[in-house]
Amino acid sequence: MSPAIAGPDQTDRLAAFEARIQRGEKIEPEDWMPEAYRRQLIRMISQHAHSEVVGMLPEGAWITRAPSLRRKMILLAKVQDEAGHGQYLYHAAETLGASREEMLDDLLAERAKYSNVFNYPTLNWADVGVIGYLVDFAAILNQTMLARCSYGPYARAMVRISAEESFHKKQGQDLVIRMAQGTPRQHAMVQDAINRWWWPTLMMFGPPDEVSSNSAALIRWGIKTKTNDELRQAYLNQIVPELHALGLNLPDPELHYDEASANWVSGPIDWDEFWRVIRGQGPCNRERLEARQKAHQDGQWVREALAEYAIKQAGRKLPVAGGSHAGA
Ligand code: FAQ
Repeated sequence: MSPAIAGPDQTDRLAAFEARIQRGEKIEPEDWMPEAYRRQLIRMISQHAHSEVVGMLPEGAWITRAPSLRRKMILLAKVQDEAGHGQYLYHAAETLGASREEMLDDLLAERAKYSNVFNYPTLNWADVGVIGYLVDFAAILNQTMLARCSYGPYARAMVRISAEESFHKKQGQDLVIRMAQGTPRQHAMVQDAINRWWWPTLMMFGPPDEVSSNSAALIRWGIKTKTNDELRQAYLNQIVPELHALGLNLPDPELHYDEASANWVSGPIDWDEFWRVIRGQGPCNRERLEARQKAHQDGQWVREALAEYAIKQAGRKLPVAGGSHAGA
C-alpha cells in the first residue's frame, strides 16, 4: 500500500513498519506488513523455490552417468539438497499465506518464473562441475545478501541454504580444477562448459539496475540490500581471477580489468536472450516444464495417500467426552 493512498492508521502503521526495518528488526509472520511487501516476498520466495526444484533437473540428468562412485554420491547429495531448499522456501512462502498448491499450479501452468539459468542443457560431465562452481557461487552471493533480509523466515532459511550451497560450490570447484589440470581433452571439455554457462550465469543476477522493476521496493523494505548490478560486479571480481588462475578463458573478448575502479568489466550482456528465456523460449524450457509436470502426475498417489492418512489421524485425535482422545 502506498503512503499516499493510506488512511491515517495505515500511514502510522507503515511508518512504524519501515522504522522497524531501519532498525534492522526482523518482520515475523504474525506482524503487520504492507500488502505490497507480502506480495513481493511471495513472488520472490516462490520463484526461488521453483528455481531450486527445477534446478535439480540439469545436474540430475548426470547422476546415472557420474564417472565414479564418489562423484555419484556427491552429486546425489547435492541434488537432494536442492529439493530440501525448495521445501524450506515453499514453507517460508506459506508463512505469508501462499498455498503450496497454488504455487505449484503456477509453476506447472507456466505462470511462475524460475531462474533463467536452468533452461540450458547439460551436454557433458564438465557441466556438472561448472554449475556447481559458477552457478552455485552466483547463488551464494545472492543468498548471503538475502540471509540479512528483513523477513525472518526467509532470512533464516537462507542461512542454512547458503551453508549447503558452499559445499556445492566446493565440489564444483574441485571438479573444475581436476578437469582443468587433467588431460588436454578434459581441459577442453571444461573450457567448452564455461563458454556455454558464462553468460547465463551473469544473467542470473537479474536485469540491469535501470530496468529492474522490483529493486526499488525490495531495497526500500530491506529484502534486497544490494542491487542486481552490484552483486554481478562482486561476482565478476571474484570469479574471473580464479578461472584465469586455472588457465581457463571466458567467452568475452571485451572482458578487462579497470584499474581506476578496481573492477573486472564485462562486455555487453545479451539481455534479449535473457528476456526470451524467462518468457519461456529458452533451449530447455519445454523439457524442464514437462519433467516437472510428469513428476507432479507421478506423485499424485502419494499426495492422495497422505491426505487420506491425515484425515484418519485427525479422526483418531477427535476429542471425546471426558477429555480423553479416541484411539489413544
Ligand atoms: N531468472 O525487477 P527484477 C540457485 C525476473 S537459486 C528468471 O530485477 P528482482 C540454487 C524477475 O522475476 C537461483 N527471472 O527482479 C541452485 C522480474 O519478473 P516479475 C534463484 C528473473 O526480483 C544452484 C523481472 O525479471 N535465486 O541457483 C531473473 O528484483 C544450482 C525483473 O527483474 C533466487 O531466486 C532470473 N535470473 O531481482 C539450484 C534468489 N532475474 O517477477 C540448483 C531470490 C530477474 O516481476 C543448482 N531472488 N527475473 O514478473 C532474487 O534475489 C531476485 O528475485 C533476483 C531478481 C535477483 C533473481
